[in-house]
Amino acid sequence: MNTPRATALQMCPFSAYLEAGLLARFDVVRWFELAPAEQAAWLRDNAATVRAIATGGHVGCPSELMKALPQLGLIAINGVGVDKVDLALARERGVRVSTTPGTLTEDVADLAVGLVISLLRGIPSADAYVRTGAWSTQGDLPLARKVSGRHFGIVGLGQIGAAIAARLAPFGPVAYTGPSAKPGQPYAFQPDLLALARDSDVLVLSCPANATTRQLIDAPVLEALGPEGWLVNVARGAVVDEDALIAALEAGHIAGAALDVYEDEPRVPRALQSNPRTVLTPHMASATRETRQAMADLVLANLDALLTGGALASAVV
Ligand code: 8YV
Repeated sequence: MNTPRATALQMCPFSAYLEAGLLARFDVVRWFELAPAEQAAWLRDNAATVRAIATGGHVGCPSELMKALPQLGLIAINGVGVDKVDLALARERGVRVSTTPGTLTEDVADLAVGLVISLLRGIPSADAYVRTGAWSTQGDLPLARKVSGRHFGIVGLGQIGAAIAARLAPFGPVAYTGPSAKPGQPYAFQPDLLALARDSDVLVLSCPANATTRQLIDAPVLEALGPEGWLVNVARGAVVDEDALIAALEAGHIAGAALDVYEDEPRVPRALQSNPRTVLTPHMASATRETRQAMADLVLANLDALLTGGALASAVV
C-alpha cells in the first residue's frame, strides 16, 4: 500500500520549474486561488495533512494559518525577507523556516544600480519619447542629471547593501547607516540616518523590514535628503512612509524616487504612478531566470530535508 503523500500549501504563483518541483514531492494546494470560505472548509477536513508551506518573501504566512496546521514542519520562503512570517510563533510551535540567502544578492544589487541610473538619467521617459515619435516632432529631451560623482547613502549594509555599495563605489563616495558599523567595510559608517540623508545625493534602501525599520523613511528624513536628493527602494514598502513620500515628491522636497517595492503590493498609489519624478518597477529585483532557478533549487533542497529528516540547507528558525 502506498503511503499517502504529504500536503504543501502554495501561497503564491511560482516559476513553472518550482511548481513542478513542488508537485513532484507533495500534494499541492494552490492556497492563493481559494476564496476565504473555501480555505476554511478545506482546513476543517485536511489541516492535519499539511507538512509544508511554500511561499514568497513578499507573501509569507498568516499567523492564523500557521496556528491552524498541527503537523506543519516547514515554511519554505522563496526569498530572503522574513517580515511576513512571525518567527517567534514559528519557534513556539516547532515550525522551521527557511529562506534563500545568497541566491538573489547580485540581482537585487544590479537592479538597484539600474534604478539609480534610470532615475537620474530619465531612461524610462526617454524610451517613451522615442517610441511615441515625440523625438521627431518635439526635438531634444530636457537635460537629465549626472550619476558619476554623486554621494550615495545605503540604509542597511547587509549582504545586499554591501553588493549595492560595491557597485556604486566606482560612481562616487558611499556611506551607510544601520544598527552598527560593519567591520572590514571600506565605506563610511554614519549612525545618524538624518545626517546620512543630508549628506547623500542618492539614498538607497536595502534594510530588512521589521519593527525598527517600519516607516523609517519619514517626512524629516525626506526633508534632509532635500530637493536635490533621490530615493531608491529595493527593500520593502513598509520601510517608507508612502504618504510622506508622495507629499515630498509633490512638493519638490526631494528630486525623485525609484521604487521596486510598495506598502500594499501589487496596489500602487495613483499619486506615485502619475508623478513624473518616479521610476516604478513591480517588485522584480530577484526576477531573472537564473536567480529564480537558484532560489527554487534551494527551496526544494529545504523541502527535501523536511521529507527525509535531513538538515535544512538554509534555515532561519
Ligand atoms: C522575491 C523578496 O521576489 O527575497 C525576498 O524577500 O521579496 C523577493 O526577492 C519574492 O519573495 C519572490 O517570491
